[in-house]
Amino acid sequence: MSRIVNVALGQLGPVQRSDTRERVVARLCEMMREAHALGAHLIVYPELALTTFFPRWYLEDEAEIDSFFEREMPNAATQPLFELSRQLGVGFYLGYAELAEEGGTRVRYNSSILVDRGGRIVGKYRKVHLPGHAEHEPWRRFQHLEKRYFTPGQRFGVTQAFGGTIGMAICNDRRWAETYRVMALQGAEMVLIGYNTPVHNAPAPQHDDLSLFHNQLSLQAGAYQNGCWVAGVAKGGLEEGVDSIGGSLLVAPSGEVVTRCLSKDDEVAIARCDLDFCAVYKRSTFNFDLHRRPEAYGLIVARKGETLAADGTPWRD
Ligand code: CDV
Repeated sequence: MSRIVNVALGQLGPVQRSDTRERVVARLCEMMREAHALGAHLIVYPELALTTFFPRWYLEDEAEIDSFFEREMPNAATQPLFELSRQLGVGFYLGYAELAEEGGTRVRYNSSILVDRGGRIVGKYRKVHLPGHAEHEPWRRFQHLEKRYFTPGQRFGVTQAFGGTIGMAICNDRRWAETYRVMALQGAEMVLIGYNTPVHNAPAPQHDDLSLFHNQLSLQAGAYQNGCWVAGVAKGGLEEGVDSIGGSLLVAPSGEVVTRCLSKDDEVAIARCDLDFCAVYKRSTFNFDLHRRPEAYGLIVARKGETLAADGTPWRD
């Protein structure tokens, strides 16, 4: 089986509150057609791609909050994307707000799915690192209430798809070294990440001018230090008065940027990714089995899911 995956970044421009899901899906389909014409096997879309980034608002009405969530996937609004995927043979990665039913309880997640070239869902991920706050903070120019609206996901896994081992992450996850490492320990060769990142960082406005730099730094470091490809895809531009970064990037296991989006609008950029290019990094500088020293790292995920205490003995609570 070929180990070449032609990956398209499917960056979205702003989605306003008045935009219907049908309208957004039409934009996603348009980008999928363009990606297909460019030879893509997989197109990566942003976090919470189907609606505006609603955690910027403090909402109390449960029905209003639910209106931003999907109860099933695919559903009537997203069906055309799945059909086009099957028709064109282009898989996709899509972020959305998920309303799940667990033992009679409703649970809200910030989720994403991986869909293969036959239009079948082959992987699902629920965001682990939820940034922001849970209560209304009126001093902010806009809210970031992910801790209010979502329950955190519990694990990073990998999926066998597109001829390789694929990891999934969402937005704030990309800033954490553990995200990539936990998946690389499971063999990840490519990590897909969608994001919504406002330029303005309310708790640390002195970082505003560095927002694109920090994005690129995180994606490049994650790729290089784990010998894997990393695709980071934005929903950018001026959305309901909030300016978000674009800067979608595809990074090689060498840490080099192989393609990027230049606008803050709907934009497709594509690159040919050879999954076998990971091996030279995973066999040399980042040969985990040979060079990692989990016994010196203390209480962290050590190797292959094993957790060790600082002295190297198996951890016990
Ligand atoms: N959607 C996000 O997770 N955004 C965060 C913001 C709050 C900084 C991010 O890490 O990009």
